[in-house]
Amino acid sequence: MPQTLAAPAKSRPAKPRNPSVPLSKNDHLLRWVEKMAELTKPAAIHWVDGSQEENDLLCAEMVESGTFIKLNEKLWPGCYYARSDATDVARVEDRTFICSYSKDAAGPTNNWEDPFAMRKKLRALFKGAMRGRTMYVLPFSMGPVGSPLSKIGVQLTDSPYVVVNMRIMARIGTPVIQEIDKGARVVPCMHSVGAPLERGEKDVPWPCNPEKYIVHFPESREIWSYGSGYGGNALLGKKCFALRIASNIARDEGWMAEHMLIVGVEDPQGDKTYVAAAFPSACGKTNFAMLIPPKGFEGWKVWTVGDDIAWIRPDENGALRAINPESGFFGVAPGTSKKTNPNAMATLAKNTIFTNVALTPDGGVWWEGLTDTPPAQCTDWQGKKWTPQIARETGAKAAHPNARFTAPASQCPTIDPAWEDPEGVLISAIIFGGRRATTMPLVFQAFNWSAGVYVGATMGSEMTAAATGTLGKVRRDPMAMLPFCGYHMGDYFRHWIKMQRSLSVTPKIFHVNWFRKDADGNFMWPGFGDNMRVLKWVVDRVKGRSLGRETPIGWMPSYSDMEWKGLPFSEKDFDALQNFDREEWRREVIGHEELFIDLHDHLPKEMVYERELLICRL
Ligand code: TSX
Ligand code: MN
Repeated sequence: MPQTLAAPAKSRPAKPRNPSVPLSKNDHLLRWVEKMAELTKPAAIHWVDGSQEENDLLCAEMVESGTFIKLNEKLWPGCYYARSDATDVARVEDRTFICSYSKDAAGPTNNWEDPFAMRKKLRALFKGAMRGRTMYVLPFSMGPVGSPLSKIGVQLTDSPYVVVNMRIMARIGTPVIQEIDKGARVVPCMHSVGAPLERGEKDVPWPCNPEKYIVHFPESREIWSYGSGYGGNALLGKKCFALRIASNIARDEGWMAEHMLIVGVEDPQGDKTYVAAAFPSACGKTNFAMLIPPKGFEGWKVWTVGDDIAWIRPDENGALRAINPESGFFGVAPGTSKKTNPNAMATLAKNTIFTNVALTPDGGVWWEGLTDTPPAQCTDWQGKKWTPQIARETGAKAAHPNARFTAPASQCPTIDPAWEDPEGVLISAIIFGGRRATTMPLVFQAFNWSAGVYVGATMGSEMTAAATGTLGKVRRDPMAMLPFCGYHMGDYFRHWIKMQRSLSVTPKIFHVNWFRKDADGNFMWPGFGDNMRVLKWVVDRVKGRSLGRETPIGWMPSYSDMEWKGLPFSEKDFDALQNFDREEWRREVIGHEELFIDLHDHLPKEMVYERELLICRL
């Protein structure tokens, strides 16, 4: 047979998709996109399908425009580097608003503005805000696509940096569009960096606007973010949706949107217990989520489900099930190393976006704490030359203290096999923690659910900022939700109390403190992997394997209740670490009252009674 007849049809390169063609058939969505384009006047519209090709193209365009630097492919495969504007480096809490119909619903711990006045302001700000830029239509799912615990949003943004970060942090693109076209409810998320480009104007690597607004409309479940391209201000699925808007949805629907990590603790018999934990910032939450058991814990394993957010819901058996709504880690880079968190280091070794760390001459990255000896020279997060000597002389940091890595959760060596289970994982214990030099023992268990809610409501961290002159003062951060609760904190406590009614098995609640110091100012507990010893006691309590000792503040382990294999730690040192000091606790409850006064008209009476009981026991 002649060769020409048998030959298969020559494969032509696939015609590239025209991204301006809408991917959805949903009328609501199409009309909203049209209306927002009418308002913001972008030069083009790009429907994000989430594909690898699209991502590669966006990254290449950002390398071209100077937003991204491609890192050395041999050292950091698939990794990119970005430097933000020096004025756009963190969440802006004073520019974050909860615009509920009534000011009272937002409570005293949130900024509030009248929603009608705010809408007017936003319309003016967004008018023409995307001129000269592309408006990306970014569909995303918080939680595995199609899970009954997941929620969907669509972010309109003029930042390609946001698109490629969101591709790591959430499930995005075509599979999400399919859910929308099946009729799933969408939370509209409007985002602009607020830096329109006039004809012929040259772009800057990090466009943003000094005027910033991070706005939530809890009743209509909408988010509007203006002026910032950084982190929680701009990746709207994270703090804005998964915490502030979701906390409102969760209260209405009878579940919980919490600022918590989730880990699975596996014992040598292969039995797994899932634990959720809330810590204020700077307590090493990501480190704890990726903990490696120490010497003496052979056969034990800690699995990572999430490091930041947990959506927790009672199932049909009255047990709590949790998902991690995110699919990546947006972690603080400084302090992260092979020593403090080898699992994080393995996770960020490839396909990671680094923002505001330092750039090394070989096309790699560096940050304070990565290695004991800094590189002889690098380019700092502001693009300036940095050397150890310059640092010694001026105190300049190579990386910004809030520099971040955006890394896929799937790359974490300890990622839990069930981390994407649409039904979630069964939560048996909840841990609250804080950074406290005094007063708080290493660990105690609350007597019951309402006492546990009290422990979470009154938790906090000691200030480390010597500059503000508030060193040593406890900053209360209820359930680590102070900046993230989208409604009145008092109503939030009430919701926590009420949750017990839909549960037939309540998780046990604990408080931990890795940061207690002795009279000489030394940490009394080694922390890090040795926190496994605390986790084991938590699991033992959940399983009824450990008795515990009753104290005025809750149940505590005795020295013999803890596993000490592999760690020389004396009974005397443990007793000091667990010491309950009546005088310190007197001051502590007075601190609780200070928080409660601000919330008094919405505070559930259980909080008042729990405080009274605590005072009686003291
Ligand atoms: O992340 C931390 N964890 C949790 C780890 C699972 N950090 C880092 C600081 C928070 C950003 C900790 N720092 C922890 C901790 O448990 N504990 C401490 C305090 C500490 C620091 C150093 C030592 C001991 C305790 N010891 C030596 O460096 C030898
Ligand atoms: Mn967080």
